[in-house]
Amino acid sequence: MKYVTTMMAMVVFMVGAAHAQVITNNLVGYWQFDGDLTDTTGNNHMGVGGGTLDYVAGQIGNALNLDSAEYAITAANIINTVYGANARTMNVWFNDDVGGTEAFVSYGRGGQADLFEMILYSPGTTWGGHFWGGGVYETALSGVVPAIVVGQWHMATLVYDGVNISVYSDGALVGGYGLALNTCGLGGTQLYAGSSSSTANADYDGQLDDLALWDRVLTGPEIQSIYDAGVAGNDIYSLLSSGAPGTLIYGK
Ligand SMILES: [Ca+2]
Ligand SMILES: [Ca+2]
Ligand SMILES: [Ca+2]
Repeated sequence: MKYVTTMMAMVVFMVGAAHAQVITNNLVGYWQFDGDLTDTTGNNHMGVGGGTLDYVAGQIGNALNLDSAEYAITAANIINTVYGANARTMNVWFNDDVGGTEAFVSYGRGGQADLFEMILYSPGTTWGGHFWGGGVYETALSGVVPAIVVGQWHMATLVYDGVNISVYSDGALVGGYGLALNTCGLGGTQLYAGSSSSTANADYDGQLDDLALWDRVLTGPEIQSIYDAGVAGNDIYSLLSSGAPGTLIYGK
């Protein structure tokens, strides 16, 4: 009986493992800001877009320290798997210096459903996804995030599955709703860190850390794992051997 139980447990484990995602699967860009703008996946090179960038102690190693005139931008358009209505997950840690209406990560253009950005809403105590164009595209996500604190580190996550936006704040799902995105595929598709790709007067001042973009949906447990690792000062790669959801389970 013990043998049978053990075998059944192994089968359950193996079936579960076969369907599990490794946290780095479909990771298309990961900027850790540990003193430079390197994308540690090897893709999507980023450079200085404005000002003179500097680095300070962050949530995970160092962080990018920005004033309103400073931002970083990818040298080339980000890959085309995160265009249109394709699935994606954007995740970043931020620590806002002074509250205001400020886009902190952004790509796309200023057409309805064409923009994909994270924006702080004045006076900086909440943030939301911002997709331009009024109505649901502009405002509906601004009220779902519980109050955040200016001057403290928070983790922001937007997940799009092709039909619905899900919003996570500090690792927890806080809201979401249906949205027909059509993020542009030509022009304006460079990724901005610390500014908007299209929204005027929405430059971010504060710190950014550990910006990551996947062309897949991350699960709630995966996002919670990223948050828990980050709270301990550990990056996404640390999850590859931790046993947490998204862990590299065997062999790959
Ligand atoms: Ca860092
Ligand atoms: Ca800025
Ligand atoms: Ca600010």
